[in-house]
Amino acid sequence: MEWLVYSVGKDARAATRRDWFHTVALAVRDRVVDRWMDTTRSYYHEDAKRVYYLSLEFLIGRLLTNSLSNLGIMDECRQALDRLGLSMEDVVDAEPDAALGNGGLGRLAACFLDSMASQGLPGYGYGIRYEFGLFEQRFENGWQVEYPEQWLQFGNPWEFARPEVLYPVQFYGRVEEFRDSVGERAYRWVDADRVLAMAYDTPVVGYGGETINTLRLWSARATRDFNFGHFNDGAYMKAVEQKILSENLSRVLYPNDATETGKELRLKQEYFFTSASLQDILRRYLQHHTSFDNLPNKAAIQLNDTHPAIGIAELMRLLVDQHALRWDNAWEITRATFAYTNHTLLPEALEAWPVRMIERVLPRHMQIIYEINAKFLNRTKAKAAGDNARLSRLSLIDERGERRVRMGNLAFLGSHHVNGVSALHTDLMKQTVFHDFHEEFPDRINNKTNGITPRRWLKQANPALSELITTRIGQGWISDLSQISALSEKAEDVVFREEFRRAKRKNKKRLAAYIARQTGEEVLVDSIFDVQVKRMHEYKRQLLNVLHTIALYNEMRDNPTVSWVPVTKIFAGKAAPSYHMAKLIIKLINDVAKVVNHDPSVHDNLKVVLLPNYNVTAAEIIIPAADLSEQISTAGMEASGTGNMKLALNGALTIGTLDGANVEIREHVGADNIFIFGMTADEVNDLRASGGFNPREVIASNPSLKRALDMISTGAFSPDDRNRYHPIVQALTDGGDHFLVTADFADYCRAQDAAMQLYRDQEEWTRKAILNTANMGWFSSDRTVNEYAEEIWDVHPVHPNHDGEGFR
Ligand code: CR1
Repeated sequence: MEWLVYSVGKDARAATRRDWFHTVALAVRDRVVDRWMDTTRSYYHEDAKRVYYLSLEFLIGRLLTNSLSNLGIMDECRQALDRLGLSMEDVVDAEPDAALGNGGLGRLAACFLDSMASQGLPGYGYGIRYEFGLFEQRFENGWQVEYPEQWLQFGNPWEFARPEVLYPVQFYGRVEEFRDSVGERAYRWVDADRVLAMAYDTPVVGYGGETINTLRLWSARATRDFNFGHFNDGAYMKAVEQKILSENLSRVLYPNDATETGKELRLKQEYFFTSASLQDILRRYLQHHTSFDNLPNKAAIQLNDTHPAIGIAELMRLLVDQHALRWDNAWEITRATFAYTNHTLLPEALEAWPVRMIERVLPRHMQIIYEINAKFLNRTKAKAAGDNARLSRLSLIDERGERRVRMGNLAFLGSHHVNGVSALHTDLMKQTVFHDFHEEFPDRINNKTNGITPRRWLKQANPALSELITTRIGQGWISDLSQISALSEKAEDVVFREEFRRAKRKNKKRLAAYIARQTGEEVLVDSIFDVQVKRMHEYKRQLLNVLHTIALYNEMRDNPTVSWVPVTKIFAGKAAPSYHMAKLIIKLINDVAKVVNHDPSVHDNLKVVLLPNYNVTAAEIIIPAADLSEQISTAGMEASGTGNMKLALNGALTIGTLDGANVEIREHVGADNIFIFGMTADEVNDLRASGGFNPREVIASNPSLKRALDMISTGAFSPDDRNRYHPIVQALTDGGDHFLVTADFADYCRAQDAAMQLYRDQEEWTRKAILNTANMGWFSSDRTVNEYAEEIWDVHPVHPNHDGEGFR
């Protein structure tokens, strides 16, 4: 109550749900601050090696439940709200979802923050404080329409502005050569535009509340000198315009997932946050050290994809130009400090900035990149005399067409370790994009299979199941998910199976109510909740699922007397605003839903819903309620997947290809407890190498596929515009079906059928569902982060001292 009055400035009678959320958040924050300072102080006192996770995306979602749960004060808070006549759910629902990321890559970063803090690892997240997060998705007439996500509109109680933590970041200008004090050639970057990066810190509460780490996000501020010049000229509007332009840097998150955008603003965003972070890291290091030789022993910098890879050139610039280190010494330090994670092999997602753009925006960095490249190629040339094709593949500069800087090659060369995110993906990295680099540096590539935090994705999102688990095996699983294997034997226990089903049913009811609220559609709680939630992308093959939906619809109409297992097809996911095919797939799902859901001849046996605005908050409702988890990407294309892990942990059975982490999920849960179908990555590779296949032949030989496609192409789902889906049909037929949808269709239907048959046997289904939950322990992001800590970062847990001043 005190917080409501003094911090929110309101009287209880006038308070809205949002005011109460702010009130509770501020009260929780107060519990965090002292421990946060203790943690930071311990790192400082021990001069611990820190890990810095540089990421353009952090998909954190809501923080209230997370903080309450990790601090262990959930019940206390609920009771306090009760006494005030308030419901916890209402207060929780008033928090905006912090969507500073697109999909898996950004959510992985958020899971890693939770895992590092929960294990006492000195880990910092560095990123951008976007004023607008990922767009809000609405459907208008079945089409995706994007709206700005104004998550900061009413203030953010979790963040602390640090106006004193301010770094200049430069762009444009030119490079001047001069002789330094000992007569050596040296360079300085002059006549550049300046922007300031200002820090905002968010505490990252580890499980148990012992360690509170920091997520530091940068916001762009115009420099003051910028404005004054114009003011003096009386050019007020011009001054304001300049201010707005420079502050655009942290305005909005690029809404692309696994695709690259060749936009100057994006390059500037990447450099902006990377440069500010490196300046901050060096400032912290220099508080304890005078020479840079120890930097790699005190700082591990992890590049989350190539987005911060310009940091390699930036650290070289800082060390060589600003701190006067010799090149070779600086390069040794740089390489020993950075490590790089690759998240995709999709060629369209591999960043390659035009040389001309980098020359203009970051002229000194372009020189540095050339220098790194020249030194590397010279060394390599001496060994591999004559093989020019190989040298041009290894080059940091792609000389085919417009000259571009290959950021993946820069990241590889400037790092001591390079990792993929699943066993299959890491193997494919060695065989494809980094084939030559792997030959050159055979010890550099290693695998770190992704993971998910059990705190958010089981404990918080699924209280029904997590309470059941805890009553049976204790609560050790929350901080050591491997302990969940103790549930395996419970799969044979008929009483436990009944309770497990009851928990799932409770979650399905919650989701059914959510679906009704969001779409107006009533779904059957006892149907199979068949869930595909992820970004809309051709390689993820939502289309394969839609085709199966149509085929199933036809079968049900043809055989009305059969007692069908009712199915609810649940989709959710955003399409990049410029990705027309993905947006057309959204419209198709909505069009199919309209026809199927209003056809009385299938009764309630089939329902299709596409939930709008998929985000972390929606995932927390959908995932615990899923029966079947769709992980059906074209083999070799999904680097890992992490939704697959969340769903299996929550007791959904996977229907999937042998792609990404599905391969390892099968190894852990057992081949009997997963529905695998389709071509393998090797088969896909061979097929493509041999010139592809003819989808027309496949379609002609499969009547149910042919019928489904004919319906799409003749306008059965789009009577108002019969040609609407021509691009989709075209891609699947004469377009060559690049993603092998038709090629995998028959086997996918077989696997779907097996799932439907199994669902009739609820005891057997539940047994397998329990075995999924019980065998997913290895996929905890605690395990992943520990592997990084031991094998890449060499960082160790620090136990903060909470006894001193400032405790509580
Ligand atoms: C991959 O597509 C993976 C996540 C996290 C995505 C997905 O399979 O689980 O990364 N890649 O590693 C990505 O967004 C830019 O690349």
